[in-house]
Amino acid sequence: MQSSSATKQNTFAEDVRHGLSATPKFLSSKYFYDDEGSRLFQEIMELPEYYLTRAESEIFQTRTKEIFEAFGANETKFDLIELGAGDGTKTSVLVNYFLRQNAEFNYIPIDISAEALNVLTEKFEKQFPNLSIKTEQGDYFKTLKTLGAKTDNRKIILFLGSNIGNFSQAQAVGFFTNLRDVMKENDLLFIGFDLQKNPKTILDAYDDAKGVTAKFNLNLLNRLNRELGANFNLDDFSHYAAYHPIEGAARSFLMSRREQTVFIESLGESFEFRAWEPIFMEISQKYNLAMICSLAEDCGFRVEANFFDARRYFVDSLWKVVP
Ligand code: AVJ
Repeated sequence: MQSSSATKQNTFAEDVRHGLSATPKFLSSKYFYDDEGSRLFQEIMELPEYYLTRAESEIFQTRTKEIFEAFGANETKFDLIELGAGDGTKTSVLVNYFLRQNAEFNYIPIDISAEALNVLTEKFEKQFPNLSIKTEQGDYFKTLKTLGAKTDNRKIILFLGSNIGNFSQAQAVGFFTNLRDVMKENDLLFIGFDLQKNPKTILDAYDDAKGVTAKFNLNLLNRLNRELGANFNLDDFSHYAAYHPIEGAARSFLMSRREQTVFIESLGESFEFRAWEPIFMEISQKYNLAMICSLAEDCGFRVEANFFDARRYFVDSLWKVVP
């Protein structure tokens, strides 16, 4: 355990060195989620501008029976595996319905955060005393491989909440191709995609009036200050969000408001910023149905069904392995 957290720390510092030495500068959005970052993301999900979570919840609440049937959840015993489970609010709607239909399944949330898994387990054990829940802490692919070796159960893998949006399209192909390699013929993949819509609606979701998204972004600089001994002055950076309607990508940046030098103690290195130089922080890729179809095909899947909210803001897409 000691050595794995030491490795993690080195990777974090090395990733920061790499990103801040690059042109243009970048930091990886996967580092947003320390305790404060996770709390801020919860706050984002409640914002009036942040439609994603409510749209996907609507799908889970209004299409529960159809999802159950499309999963073939009453046919054979299966493992319901959730990648990056978070607080499991949406999944609990499915779990509740599946249990009431006497479906036979194990719920297996996978997350890199042990803390997130503890909170989730406690909540689900209270809410569903009859649920078989087995958490797996660690990297998605390593964990999936060992799971595949452990049981012959059919796997239904959930990757919800537009988490895929944080990958570029090329990275998404790599991700799903790897996933395809650990899946068998009757396994299913259920993915939440945020859809292309009025660009103003999208932009507002990443540039909220209360400035919570700005805080969420700036928190990563704070994390660098705390964990790597950096001396970022948060007042010298501001959040900037942009949506590119041809690429369908929302991106966020932290802009250096002046020429400045930042020192990072654990790297023993200084980084220069020009006035108004951007640090690229996050991509939130938006999809259309044609993109989803070709992504599935490129990765060895076929789209079996799509479930939308009433406004068609969001889709949960069910993919079947192509043998
Ligand atoms: C957790 C990746 C789905 O991109 O919409 C929210 C993260 N960033 N506001 C997203 C996020 C800024 C979120 N995902």
